[in-house]
Amino acid sequence: MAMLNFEKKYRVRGGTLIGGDLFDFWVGPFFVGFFGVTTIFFATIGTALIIYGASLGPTWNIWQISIAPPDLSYGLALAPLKEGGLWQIITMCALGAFISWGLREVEICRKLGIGLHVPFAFSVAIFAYATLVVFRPLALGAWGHGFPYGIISHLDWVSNVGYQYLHFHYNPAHMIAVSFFFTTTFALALHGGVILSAINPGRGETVKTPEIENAFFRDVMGYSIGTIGIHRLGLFLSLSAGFWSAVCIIISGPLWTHGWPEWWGWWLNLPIWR
Ligand code: UQ2
Repeated sequence: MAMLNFEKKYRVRGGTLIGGDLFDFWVGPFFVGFFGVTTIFFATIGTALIIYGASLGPTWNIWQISIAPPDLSYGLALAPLKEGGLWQIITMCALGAFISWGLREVEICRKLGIGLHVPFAFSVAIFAYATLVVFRPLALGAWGHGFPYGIISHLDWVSNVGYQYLHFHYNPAHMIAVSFFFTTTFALALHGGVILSAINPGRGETVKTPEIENAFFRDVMGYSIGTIGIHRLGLFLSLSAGFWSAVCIIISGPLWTHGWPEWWGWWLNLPIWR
C-alpha cells in the first residue's frame, strides 16, 4: 500500500455538487459526500427489502430466491407489496443507489480535476438497466414487463423473452451488441497481453517501453493504435456494447412484435429480386 503515502496530497476539499462542505469528508479510504450518504441509504433499504421479500417466498435456496414484478394486469399502477410492490420499491432503491454512486464519482472527478469518463461510462450501464426495468415497461404499458430479481429467474426471463421473438439472435441490434462484446474482449486480450508481456520480460531483461509495444503490433498487423488510443478504443467498444444492448431490447415489443427472423423479410422483399 505504498500509494497511501502520497494519497493525502490528492485528498482535496471542494468539488461537491450539493451540500457544500457538509458531507465533504472521508471515512477511512472512502470519500463520503452527500451522494455517499444517499448511496448507503438506498442500498440499505433495497437490500433489506430483498431479504424481506425472500423471507416471504417459498425458499431460502440462494439460486431459487426470486422477487417478481407485478402481474401485467396492474399496468403502470403501484401494486400491493406482496404482489410486486416490493419489486417496484426495490427498483427505485436500485436506481437511487446507482445514480447516487455515479454522482459521487462525478464529485470525486471534480476534486481531482480529471475528466468525467468514468461516471459517463457508469451512466451507460445504468441506462442499460433502466431500459430493462423502466423505459421498456413504460413503453409496453405494464411494470410486469420488467425482469424478476433472482439468480435463476432472471435467466428464465431472458430465455422466455428471447423465444417470444422466436429467435432473438436475428435481432439486428442484438447482433451489433454481441459483436461489440466480442470485440471488447478481443481488444482487452490484446491490451492485457501486451502490457503484461512488456512489463514482465525474461530474467535479466529490463521492463519494455511503449515503443516496443508499438513495434510488436506493427510487426504483427502493420498498425499500432497507440497507448492512449487503445484505451479510447476500449471505452468506445464497451460503451457501444452496453448501448446496443439497450437498443436491442427497447425495440423488441415497442417497435417490433413479430419474430425477429421475420424482420429480415425486408431483404427478401427488395424489388431487385423481381
Ligand atoms: C496497440 C497499443 C497498445 C495496445 C494494443 C494495441 C502501443 C499498449 C492492444 C493494438 C491494437 C490495435 C492495433 C487495434 C485493434 C483493433 C480492434 C478493433 C480490436 O497498438 O499501442 O498500447 O494495448
